[in-house]
Amino acid sequence: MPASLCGTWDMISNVNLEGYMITLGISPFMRKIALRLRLRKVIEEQGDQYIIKTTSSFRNYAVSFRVGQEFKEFTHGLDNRHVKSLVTWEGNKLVCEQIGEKKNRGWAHWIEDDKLHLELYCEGQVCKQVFKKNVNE
Ligand code: 1AG
Repeated sequence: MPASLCGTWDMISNVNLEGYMITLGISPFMRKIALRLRLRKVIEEQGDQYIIKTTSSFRNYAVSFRVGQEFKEFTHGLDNRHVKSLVTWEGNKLVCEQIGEKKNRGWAHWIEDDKLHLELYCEGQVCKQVFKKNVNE
């Protein structure tokens, strides 16, 4: 059983968010705002359902799903696209495939050295984020 992703996690590093946003067609103005944000993940498990919230001082994004069950996702406030998403476990990684207009799009979350890792990928660009557990929340 992989280590639990649940909890409140604060971003400590963020590599190539710019490249990821460019492939998604985000405007230079919005990219500048997004790059300055200190993102937080709040991950909850309720029964067989996961809820992953990404929060910031500017905007929030939330996604909820059941592992192995395809769902429709609208990336509201991000690139505002409709995708068909499917989250599965691949070893210790929780992997989401986001099928839509953009090719090879998705993300993967896993725990390594007590940190929450996230790779966001789209059309050859990979953004790598690492989060540290916030024990006060
Ligand atoms: C994410 O999904 C998405 C959050 O982690 C990534 C953050 C920003 C990059 C994406 C697109 C930028 C679009 C607009 C820029 C404006 C504001 C950025 C606001 C970001 C705060 C939410 C994976 C997640 C699973 O669902 O962890």
